[in-house]
Amino acid sequence: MVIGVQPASAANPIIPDRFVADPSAHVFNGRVHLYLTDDQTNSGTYWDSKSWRSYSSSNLVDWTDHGDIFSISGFSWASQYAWAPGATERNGRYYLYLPVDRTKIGVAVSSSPTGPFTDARGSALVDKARDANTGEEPIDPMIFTDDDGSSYMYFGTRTPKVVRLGADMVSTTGPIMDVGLSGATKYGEAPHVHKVGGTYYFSYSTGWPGQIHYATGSSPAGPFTYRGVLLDYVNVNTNHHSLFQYQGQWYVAYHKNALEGGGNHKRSV
Ligand code: FUB
Repeated sequence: MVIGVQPASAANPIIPDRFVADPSAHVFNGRVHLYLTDDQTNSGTYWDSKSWRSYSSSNLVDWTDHGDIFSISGFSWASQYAWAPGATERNGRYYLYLPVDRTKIGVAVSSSPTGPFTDARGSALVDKARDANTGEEPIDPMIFTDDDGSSYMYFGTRTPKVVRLGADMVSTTGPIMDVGLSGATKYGEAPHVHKVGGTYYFSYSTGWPGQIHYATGSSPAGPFTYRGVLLDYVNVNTNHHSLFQYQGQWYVAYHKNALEGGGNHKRSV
């Protein structure tokens, strides 16, 4: 199945006045919230911005800019590379999962989906120097919560990783595991999990450049079997998507080069 991306009545890109990328889309309190990498403030030659942005909308046409929602300076233990964020809500608290330094994932928490967010732990949730089996780069965190309340964090490049989160959402439970993936596909980065009925859908970018492929399984930790292409190559060397359901319709948010002056490091959602 290939989702045809239709502009409907919204502008595409939906943020026409700022380079942003790596959408993590969530419906909180009846609004769609996007958490994003800020390509506007990077050097133009690398993804070296230092803060994350967010926008929200109730109609997918008009977007409210919530500005910088968190900066690397809020993590005393991190210094650079504010890459693709993940987000979730539990018990009225909102959590951002933020990859930094290409080696760590931190968590920031707030009582509002638009912040202010603060470091939830004072240390990294995942740290390549500390933890076993983080893989080459523990980046691109994505949180999925199953119907039984168990939450999982997916992340990683080249080999997809999964770890269970504690009920507090700011600790891990058990080891970091490889996500089993079989069939004619290659995992690159940008993991995403959603569930329809009893089926778990694992989707991901195949690399650089990458298509978004999807695979299905009967358990949140996999294994998953390749099923097909969800989103084709885009005109930049990274592909990163997020699926969400809003008012009865499924959508995919993604990035590409769509504004004047854009490119591999200046992307649009
Ligand atoms: O934005 C920096 C990196 O580019 C992300 O972490 C990857 O998913 C890719 O989109």
